[in-house]
Amino acid sequence: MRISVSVFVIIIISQYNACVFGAFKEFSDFSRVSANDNKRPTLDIIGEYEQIQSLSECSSRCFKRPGCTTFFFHRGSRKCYATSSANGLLPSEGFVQFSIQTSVPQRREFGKSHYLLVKNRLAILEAQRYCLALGAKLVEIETPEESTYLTNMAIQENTDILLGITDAFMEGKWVFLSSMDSVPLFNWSIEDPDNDRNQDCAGIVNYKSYTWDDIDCSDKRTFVCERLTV
Ligand SMILES: [Ca+2]
Ligand SMILES: [Ca+2]
Ligand SMILES: [Ca+2]
Repeated sequence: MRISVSVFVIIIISQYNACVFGAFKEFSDFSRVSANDNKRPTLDIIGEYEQIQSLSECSSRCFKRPGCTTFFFHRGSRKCYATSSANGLLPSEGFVQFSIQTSVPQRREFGKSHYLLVKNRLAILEAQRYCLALGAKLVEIETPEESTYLTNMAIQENTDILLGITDAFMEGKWVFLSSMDSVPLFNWSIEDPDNDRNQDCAGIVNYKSYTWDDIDCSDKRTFVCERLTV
């Protein structure tokens, strides 16, 4: 896991510095329309893309196109359609459809950031990709106020929150995923970080009274995307 996290962080930094922030006026989210599995669009196609590596890359194409409300992705052939409707669908094995919600009630504002609690459980790399596709990043806690805010969110929602930090580069030296800057504050549980079997990622966890636990980077957790408002 150590190597893949390191490679990923470098990719993330380069993408992040290209600054996707501000590209979208509202947080958008997307959800699968499983009723339309194995169908592809023939009408209202805004963009048709080849060699798309991931679902988040396909979603990102749609988010960037005005009028795009839904997208269809075929993982095997790496084909992606961005469309303004789900009309005129034809059977086509392997495609899955996702629809975009542009007003997301879970979006919250605190300090200089918007936060979106995503209840899908993903491992850190997928979670960061998901947030980047929304013009955001996996949440990074910089102040005691933000720490309290996120802890309270986890308590209210009775959920874990994966954090955008890692010590995969140097054991015990925790850095933010988007910038590699040192993490200024922690709220570890009394027995953590214990690096149990090389744990290099972290989250606010309900099983330790909403303190932080260092966890395996392949552990799937709910997470929060953060986007600066200024
Ligand atoms: Ca933050
Ligand atoms: Ca560690
Ligand atoms: Ca631990």
